[in-house]
Amino acid sequence: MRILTAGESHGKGLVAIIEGMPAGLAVKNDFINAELKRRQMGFGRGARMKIENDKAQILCGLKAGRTLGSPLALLIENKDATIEKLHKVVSPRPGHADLAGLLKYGFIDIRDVLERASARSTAATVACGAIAKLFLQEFRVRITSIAVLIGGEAGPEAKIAKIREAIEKRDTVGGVFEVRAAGVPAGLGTYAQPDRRLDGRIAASVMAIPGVKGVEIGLGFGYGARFGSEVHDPISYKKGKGIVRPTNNAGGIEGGISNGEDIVVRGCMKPIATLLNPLDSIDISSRRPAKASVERSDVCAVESAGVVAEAAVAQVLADAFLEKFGSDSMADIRAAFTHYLKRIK
Ligand code: EPS
Repeated sequence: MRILTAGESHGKGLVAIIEGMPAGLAVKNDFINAELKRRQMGFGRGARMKIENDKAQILCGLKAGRTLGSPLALLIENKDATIEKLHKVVSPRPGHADLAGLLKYGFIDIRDVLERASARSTAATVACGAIAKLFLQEFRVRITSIAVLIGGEAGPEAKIAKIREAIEKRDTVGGVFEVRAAGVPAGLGTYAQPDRRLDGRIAASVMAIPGVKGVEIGLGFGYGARFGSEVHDPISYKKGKGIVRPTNNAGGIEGGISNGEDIVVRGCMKPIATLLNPLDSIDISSRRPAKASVERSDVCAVESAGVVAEAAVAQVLADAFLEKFGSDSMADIRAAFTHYLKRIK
């Protein structure tokens, strides 16, 4: 499966092409739109979320609500499509793509960078992920997420208080989200080649979400502080239940292959780079000191990043699933899946 997206934050809209979805999958638009809505929610989101009411239109690849096996194309229109009228941006925000993008592409207006670098692009990721989720749901794979830490706080009230504190201080706050994929069969991905390892593919997809600076699977960095006997998940067999593991420190992946346990991935999102009390920067044309530019933005988007990460993980799992069980027709994939489950029972 291959996915390409395009679209600027304040352009006409976001588009995506998904190539490689099998024929015969029922695609429910309501589900895609509900996922888009989830991405827009969460305490600490900015004013743009009140303007947009993201909805995906599927333009190609469907007939009577089912995939044809041909590429799917989708469009999410922007309500705020003011790109041609927006002001020039001259002072790069530390932590944003502004400076590096400007140097790379030779622009004189930072807007030419931020329009595509904007996390608005994640709406397209979520729409594509929703289609991947619909595919995975056919095989009882369910993917969820939670914001586990906000600004270092774990309790529900403390997390909200941290975001409130950031709002009051005209600051931003990041955190850690966790994605869990339940019902993933053992055997997706392989150790046979580095770029085919499931953990590497999942980590890359989560790290590629705007703002993410760290990714761990299962116990992750916690492995570095313990003995082997304390961390590896013992294996036993129970009649009727099959292979049983009392713990899941591996986060559902061993040797780059799913092992049948839940896949657990955590991502750390840095605080959003746009600060209402801006940091020191420079005016890019005069090179003189100037405060960083202030654009409309979020105070905290960790919960939304979790929804985006669900979509990213869904895309990787669907791709690995299609590799293992075939990729042309849902009926063939179902038959291969049933046969495989019988073999590994
Ligand atoms: C976002 C859309 C953007 C930002 C935000 C997330 O829209 P606008 O710039 O019009 O307010 O609100 O993007 C960023 C924080 C960023 O740094 O890119 C969205 O749709 O999620």
